[in-house]
Amino acid sequence: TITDICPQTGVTLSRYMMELERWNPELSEVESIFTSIQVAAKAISNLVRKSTLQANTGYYKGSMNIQGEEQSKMDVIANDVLKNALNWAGHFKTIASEEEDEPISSSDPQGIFPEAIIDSGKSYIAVFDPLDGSANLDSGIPVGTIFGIFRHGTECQLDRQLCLEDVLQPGRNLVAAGYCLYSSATTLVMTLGDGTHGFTLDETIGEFVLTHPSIQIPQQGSIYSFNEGNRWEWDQPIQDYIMDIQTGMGKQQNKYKARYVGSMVADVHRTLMYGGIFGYPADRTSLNGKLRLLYEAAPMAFLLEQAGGRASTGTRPIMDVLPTDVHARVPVILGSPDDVKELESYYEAVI
Ligand code: AHM
Ligand code: MG
Repeated sequence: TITDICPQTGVTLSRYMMELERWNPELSEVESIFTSIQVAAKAISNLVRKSTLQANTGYYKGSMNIQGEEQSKMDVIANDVLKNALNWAGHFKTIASEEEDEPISSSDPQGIFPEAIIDSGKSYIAVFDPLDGSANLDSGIPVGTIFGIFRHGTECQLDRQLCLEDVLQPGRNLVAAGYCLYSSATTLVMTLGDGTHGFTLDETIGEFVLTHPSIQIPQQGSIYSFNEGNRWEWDQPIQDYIMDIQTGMGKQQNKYKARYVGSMVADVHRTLMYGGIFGYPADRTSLNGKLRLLYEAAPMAFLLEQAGGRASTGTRPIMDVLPTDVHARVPVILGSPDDVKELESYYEAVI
């Protein structure tokens, strides 16, 4: 398994991926994909830290993404950095991003590589949210990048339209997923379906170093993380559950603490480290919540499940939800398995 190969800390992400490939030659494309992802993550980490100094704050006037959200300068910059890095990986046919209206076919925009090389063996789909929580960035609050990698079906070799439609896969089909948190440290957490592993950027050597091998989320926590401003709009089971854990009437019989950064990557990372429950549930005005299935919910669900946690819509596993649209939203409840099961039991009681 992955952990048998690299049991100790002090291993860089590059070395880790090379060892994996040595033992699993079929992972060679995935290894090169991670090379691109980690370069992009280092570049975005630098840009985030310097955004105020380089005047990359605020929004582009009149610039909106297809979801009607204003795009901050750093949203657009981070999207370009990731897109370019993944294009050079050469294994992608299709890329879908929160900041792109439609999925796009990868290309060689600068014409550096001969077409035959560009087209050979490209059989992956990348989905990503380049700068999640960007509304927080200008006040120095942590933000992150979320990504997922799917495989293309074989039919897609013949038809470009089929390739684009191929993006609509459930989380269960993910080959890899991860996030990078830009905070007091830059931390990249990833899974290839054999555990969830965390790497911390050592800026003195410019490398991600394995600091959290085989992350295991606590079975139960005592922190809840929801935007309580929406409380009176939530589904009744969520309102009842939160009331119970606030008053010590839940299964654990102690009062939970509230923590909510408002950047999903930071809130999920804390949940992985300390346990507890994070949610962006459905409410009366947003019937599917706010978070996007393909590039926020599904990659996080994969990471959580691989760390022994649970990720649910409240009534079923997020990993089983089939996206109807590239920007489709889904209610998200994730965290320690006992906490998420307890919340699900409130939904079961009313069904
Ligand atoms: P974004 O992708 O536009 O940044 O929005 C997603 C973010 C998540 O990081 C976070 O969990 C959520 O929006 C917070 O939303 P709210 O401000 O409604 O609590
Ligand atoms: Mg986002």
